Parts: sequence; structure tokens; C-alpha cells
Amino acid sequence: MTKLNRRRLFAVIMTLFAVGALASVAYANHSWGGYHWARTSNPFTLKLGDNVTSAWDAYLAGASADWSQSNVLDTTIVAGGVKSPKNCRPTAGRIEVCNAKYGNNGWLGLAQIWITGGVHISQGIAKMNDTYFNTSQYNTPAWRRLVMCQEVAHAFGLDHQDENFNNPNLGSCMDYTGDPDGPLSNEHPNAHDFEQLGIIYAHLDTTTTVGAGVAPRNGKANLDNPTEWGQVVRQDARGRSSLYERDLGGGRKVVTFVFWAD
Ligand SMILES: [Ca+2]
Ligand SMILES: [Ca+2]
Ligand SMILES: [Zn+2]
Ligand SMILES: [Zn+2]
Repeated sequence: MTKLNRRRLFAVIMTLFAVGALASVAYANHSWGGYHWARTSNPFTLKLGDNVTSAWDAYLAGASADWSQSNVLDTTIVAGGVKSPKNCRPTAGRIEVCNAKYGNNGWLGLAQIWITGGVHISQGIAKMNDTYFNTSQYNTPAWRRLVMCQEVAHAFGLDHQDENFNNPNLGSCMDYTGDPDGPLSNEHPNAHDFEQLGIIYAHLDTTTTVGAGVAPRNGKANLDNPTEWGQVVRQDARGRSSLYERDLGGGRKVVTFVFWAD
């Protein structure tokens, strides 16, 4: 092969790599950091601690039923393990779901996951802010469905599909929007979300972080203040920080997903 041909071949190969990388990004890539619950078999069952008031019960039940359609995981609603929903402290091995008037802090919903060993989720929380859901703008079934569906799924390791509030809906609750019921409706997961869960949970682990008492609490358990969320990883289309990571050292991290109100 001449030098020129070798160069050409190299260029073709590099182009193919680039196209392949772009295609996989566009196709199914909305996990963040590959974070996932460690488990030794699929499907596995995640407990959702019910710390929500009656105004939210139907939405928690709806999100639990929606996500349990996944082939790799099921969710089950259990009695909440939180003393004060306002604090919503995590419980090792499961997801605590809370609502309260968290104040005019800007966020509609917030999810946090605690990571051990660099990649494994050991506990998670999902919080809905009634300070905004009590206003006429957000006090609708569609907004409640969207935010509950999304925050719970962050605790599975799912990221957003899209962070633009003004483009046509993708039909997934992992898509930011100003118009939750569309159409398309962003009130439920779509096939792409289930596909992504399948990718995240395709492998099995030799240990498990699912279930009470397995994982140690790591770091300070109540990180309500944005100054405690760590580094900004990404901003949404409006330029607000939607994803944060705080490195606690030794492979431990706290990841915070924020859904900002208007
Ligand atoms: Ca299932
Ligand atoms: Ca969008
Ligand atoms: Zn794993
Ligand atoms: Zn989110």
C-alpha cells in the first residue's frame, strides 16, 4: 500500500468511527455516568418509599406502574422510611419519594442518587416541590405525572432525553417541556426509555445494592442546598444547571438532577 492510500484508509476508518459514535449518541444514550443499581439478576425490584401526601398518591402509583413495564426492573411502593418529607433523607437500598413545600427555590422536582464504587447507586430520593405544584400553572395532572415519572426514573440512573423546553415533545417524561400533555404526551416513559434501561442493566453484578441494610450511607444525607451539590455537569437549554456531581472521595459521589420551574 502506498503512503497516500494508507492515509486515505486511515481517514475512512476515522470517519466511520465518528459516524458510529454520533449515531449511538443520537440513538440511545440518556444514562449519566453509567450509574446503576448493583444486582445479581434481572428483573430486580426497587422499593419506592411512599412519603407523599394523598394529592400525590395516584401519581406515585402511576409512575410505579409505568416503569414496572420495563423488562429489567420492577418497582413496588412501600411505607415511607422518611421521618420528615421536608428533609427526605435517603434510606440505603431504596428510593424515597417525598413531597413538601420546599420553598421558592426555583425547582419543581429534584432527584439525588448516592454512588458507591464509582458506578453503583446505593440509595436515591425524588422530591416534588408543592410550593410550585400548589400554583395554578403547575397544579395539573399532566405536570404532576411528568415530574413524578422523571424524578423517580433519575433514581434508576436514567438521564433526560432532551433539555429543551420549547421543541416538539418526544413523548417521554424524560423530555423537558412547557406542555406536558402535548401532544405528544410527556407524561409517561416511551420505548426509548425502556431501551435505555435495558442497556444500563444488560450486565449483572456480583454484589447487590438493592435492599435495605446493604449499602452504607455515604456523605451527608440531606443535601438541600445548591452549594452542596458539587460541580455543574450540564446546563439545560435555558442555561440553568440541570445536573450536578459532588465527589465524596473513594468512588463515592452524589448526583443531583434538577427540574427548574419557569
Ligand atoms: Ca418489569
Ligand atoms: Ca423538549
Ligand atoms: Zn454493575
Ligand atoms: Zn430531571
